[in-house]
Amino acid sequence: MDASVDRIAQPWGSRTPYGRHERWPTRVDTYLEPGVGPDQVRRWVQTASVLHSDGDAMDIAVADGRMAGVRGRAGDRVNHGRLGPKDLFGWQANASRDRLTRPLLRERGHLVECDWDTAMELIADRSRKLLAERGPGSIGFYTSGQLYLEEYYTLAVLARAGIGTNHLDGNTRLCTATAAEALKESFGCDGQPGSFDDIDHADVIALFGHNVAETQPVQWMRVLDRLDGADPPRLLCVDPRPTPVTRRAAVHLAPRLGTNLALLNALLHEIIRTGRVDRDYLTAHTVGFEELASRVAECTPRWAARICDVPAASIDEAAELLGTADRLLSTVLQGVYQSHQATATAVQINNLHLIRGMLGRPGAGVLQMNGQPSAQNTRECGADGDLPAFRNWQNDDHVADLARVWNVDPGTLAHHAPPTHAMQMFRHAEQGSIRMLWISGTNPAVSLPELSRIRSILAQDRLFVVVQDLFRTETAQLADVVLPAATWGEKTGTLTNADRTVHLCDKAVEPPGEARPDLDIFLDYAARMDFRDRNGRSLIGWHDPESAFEAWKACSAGRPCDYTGLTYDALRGGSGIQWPCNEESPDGTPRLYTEGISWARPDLCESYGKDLVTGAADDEAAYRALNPEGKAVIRAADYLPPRELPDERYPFQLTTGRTLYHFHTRTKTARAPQLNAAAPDVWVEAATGDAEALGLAEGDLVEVTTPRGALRGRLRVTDIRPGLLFVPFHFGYWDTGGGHGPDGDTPGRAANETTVTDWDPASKQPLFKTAAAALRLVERGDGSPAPAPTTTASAPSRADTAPPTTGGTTALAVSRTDRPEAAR
Ligand SMILES: Nc1nc2c(c(=O)[nH]1)N[C@H]1C(S)=C(S)[C@@H](COP(=O)(O)OP(=O)(O)OC[C@H]3O[C@@H](n4cnc5c(=O)[nH]c(N)nc54)[C@H](O)[C@@H]3O)O[C@H]1N2
Ligand SMILES: Nc1nc2c(c(=O)[nH]1)N[C@H]1C(S)=C(S)[C@@H](COP(=O)(O)OP(=O)(O)OC[C@H]3O[C@@H](n4cnc5c(=O)[nH]c(N)nc54)[C@H](O)[C@@H]3O)O[C@H]1N2
Ligand SMILES: [Mo]
Repeated sequence: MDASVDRIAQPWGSRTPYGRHERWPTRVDTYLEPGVGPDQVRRWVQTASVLHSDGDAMDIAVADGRMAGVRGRAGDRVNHGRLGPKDLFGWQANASRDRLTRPLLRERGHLVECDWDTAMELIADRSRKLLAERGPGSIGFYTSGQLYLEEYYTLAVLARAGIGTNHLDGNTRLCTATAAEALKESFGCDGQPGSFDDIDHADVIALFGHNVAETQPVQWMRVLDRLDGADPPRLLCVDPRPTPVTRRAAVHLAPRLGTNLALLNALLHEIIRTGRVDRDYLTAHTVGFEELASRVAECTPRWAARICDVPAASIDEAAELLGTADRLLSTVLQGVYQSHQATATAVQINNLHLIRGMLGRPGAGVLQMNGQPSAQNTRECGADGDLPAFRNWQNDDHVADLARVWNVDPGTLAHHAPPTHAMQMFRHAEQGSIRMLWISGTNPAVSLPELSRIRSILAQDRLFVVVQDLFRTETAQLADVVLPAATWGEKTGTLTNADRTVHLCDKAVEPPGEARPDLDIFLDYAARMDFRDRNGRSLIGWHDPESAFEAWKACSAGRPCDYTGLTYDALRGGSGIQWPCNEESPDGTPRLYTEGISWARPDLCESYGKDLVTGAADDEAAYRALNPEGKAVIRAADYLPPRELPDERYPFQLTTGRTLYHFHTRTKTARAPQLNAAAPDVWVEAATGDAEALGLAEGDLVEVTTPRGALRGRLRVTDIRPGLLFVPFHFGYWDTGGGHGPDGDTPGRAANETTVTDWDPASKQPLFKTAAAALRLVERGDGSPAPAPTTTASAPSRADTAPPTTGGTTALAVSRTDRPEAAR
C-alpha cells in the first residue's frame, strides 16, 4: 500500500505495529523532487544517512547526472526501508550554489581563490618548516565524526606515524567521548554491547538524556510501532524537557541539571535494596559489586529527590520498572554525556545492566549511543584520542604492534602521554605551542564552548589554520587556507553506525567544481610530505577508498573491531553488517558479551581505567590487581554538585541541544528548504510560570546571559522544567539571508556564546548542558510565535499559541508497506 505523507508535519510517518519478538515490518519511504518521476531515475546508488548515528540505509536517485531524491533500503537491518525527515530532504544541500568549488587562501586579510597545487604546497611548506623549527608537537589535526572510515584511518597514519604528533582528535570529543570512555571503564574496551534489534525484544526501554524521537527518528518509529503492537514495552525517560519520548513514557523523571549521578545512584540503591540483583551474573562476570553496594548504601530515593528535585515516589517507580524488567534496553546520550559527571553517570547505567545481568541477550542490552554518522570510525581508526583499533597507549606491546602494522619504529609514535584531547589542543593553540591546526569536517566557531574565546584563538596571526569543508562556514572565515571538499554522495567510503553496523556509501554524482574527496586531500598531503616507513617505502601505500579499507582491515585484525571478514563487495547489494566480522563470525556480530566479557583482560584491554571523579588514569599494575581475569568492572562514584549553580545574578539553569529538523551548525539542513522552513531561526524555551513571573510572553525577543556571553532569540513558552532554559545550538551567525553575528555590542544567536570551557574529568567531553544563566526582555513580540517547531520538544504549552508545523506539498514523501496501516 502506498501513502503520501507530509513528513515535516508527521516526522515519523504512519505506523506499522508489531508485537514483541516479531519482525519489524518493512516500510519503504521515498522522496523524489517535484517533477521527477520514478521512470526518470537513471540509477539508484547505495548509501546510508550522514545526518545522525542511525545508519539509515538508502539509495540516492540519480537523474540527468544529479541527485533527485532518496529511497530507504527495504532489506537493511537498521531501518527496514524507513527514512527520517533529514534523510528525506537533507541531500538537497549538496547542490547548493554556494558550495566551495576552489581552494582559498588568505591574502592581505581576505580569502581569495587559488589552485590546488598552490594551496597544498603552502600547507606542506608550513608543515616542513614547523617540523624543522618546532617539532611535531607544533602541528594539530581536529577532525570529525562525519567523514568516512578510510579518511580517518589515512589521517591517523599520517598524523601519528608521518608527522609523529600526539595532537589528533575529532569533534567526537564533543559528542561521544563519554560513550567510549564509559565502555572502556566498564568493559575494558570501546564497542557497543547492544543492537538496535533489542528494541524488538525489550519489555522495558530506558532512555537517559536521549531524545531519540528527534535525533534518531527511525529508531523512534521502531519504538512507536512496538508501542502500538501486542505486548508493548514500557518506557522510562530521564529528561528535564518534555520531548516526544517523555510524552509516551510510563515514567518520566525531569531532574535538575547536573544531578544525573545522584539519580542513578538512588536507582542502583533501590535495586540492590530490593534484592533485584543477578548474583550468578555478578560472580561469573564482574568485579567491584561490593564497593558499589557500599557507596550507594546511603543514596536513598528521598536523598536523591532533594538533590534532583523529582518526587521520591517517581524514583521508586522508576526503580521498580528497572528492577522488574525481564529484558531491559537502556540508551544513553547527550543529556548524560554533556552533563556534569558525565562518565560517572554513563558508567552507572552500565552498572545497572551488570547488576541485573541484562547484557548479551536479545532485548537485554545497553546502547551508549553515538551521535554522528561515523563517530564510531573516528574512534576505531584512532583519529581521536585513542590509538587505532582500540589499542592501549599505555601498553607497550600494543604500541609495538601498531608500529609493526605501519612498519615504523615504535619510537616515532608519540605515546609518552595520552593522546591530546580537543579542548587541550585549543588550549595549546591559545598558548602558542600548536602553530598549525588542520580542521576537517567540523565547524568549531559554532560548536565549541565559549565562542568568543574560540574565535580569538583561530584568528591569531601566529596560528596557521587550514579548514576543509563544503561551505564558507564561520570557521572557514577564520582560516588561512580553505580546501573545498567533496561530500557524501560525491565520494565513496564506509561508515559504522551506533550499533556497529558498517555501511558502504557509494559515489552517486560528481562533486562541484574542483572539490575533492577528503581522502584524496589527505593522500595528496602525505605524498607531498613524502612520509616513509622504516624500509624507505611510502608510509601510506593505498590510493583509493577500497585500498584504504583493505589497509584498515589489516590494522583491525585480531582486535575487537575486527573488519577482516568485510569487503566492499559484501557490503554492496544487501544489508549493512555489524563488526566484528571475521572468520569466526563471517556474517557479523549482533551483540557483544553474549558469553561473558571478552576484551577486559589486562593484556587486551584498551584502557586501564580512570578515577571517575578526578579523571586520574590507573596504571597496569593497579588494573591487574583489580581485574586480573578480565571481567567487567563495576565502578562506583560519589555525586558532587555541579561547579556552576544558579545564584541571584544568574537565577536559571541553561541547557542546549537539538531539534528534529536541523543538523548541528545547519550547513546542510539550512540549505534544504523543507527543513529550514520548519525551524528558520533560534528560539529560547522557558516554562510557563517563569515567563509569567518575568512578564514575558511567547514571541518576545529575549536575551540569555551567562558569565561567558549572551545570545538573543524569541521566547517559546513550553512545559519545560521550571527554572530551566533551553536553546538549540544549531544557529551560528551564518544565515541563508546573510546572517547576523555578534556585532559590536549586539549579541549573536549561537548557544555557545554562553557555554562554559569545562569538561568531564574522565572523558574530557565539554559541559554543554550545565550552566547558570539570566533571562531578560529585549523587545516585545508583535504577537507572532517563536520560530520553533510545534511537533517536537519545543511544542508550546498552549497549543493555540502557534500554528502547527507543516511542510505542505513539497514535503510529501511516499511510504510503501505490505499490509494496511493505521495512520497516526
Ligand atoms: N535532528 C537531529 N538529530 C541529530 C543531530 C542533530 O543535530 N539534529 N545530531 C546527532 C548527534 S552528533 C548527536 S550527538 C545526537 C544527540 O542526540 P540527543 O542526545 O538525543 O540530543 P540533545 O538534544 O543534545 O540532548 C538530548 C536531551 O538531553 C536533555 N538534557 C539536557 N540536560 C540534561 C540533563 O542534565 N540530564 C538529562 N537526563 N537530560 C538532559 C535535553 O532536554 C534533550 O532532550 O543526535 C544526532 N542526531
Ligand atoms: N551548545 C552545544 N554545543 C554542541 C552540542 C550541544 O548539544 N550543545 N553538541 C556537540 C556535538 S554532540 C557535536 S557532534 C558537535 C557538532 O559540531 P560540528 O562538527 O562543528 O557541526 P557540523 O555542523 O556538523 O559541522 C560539520 C562541518 O563539516 C562539513 N562537512 C560535511 N560533510 C563533509 C565532508 O564530507 N567533508 C568535509 N571536509 N566537510 C564536511 C559541514 O559543512 C560542516 O561545516 O557540536 C557540539 N556542540
Ligand atoms: Mo554529536
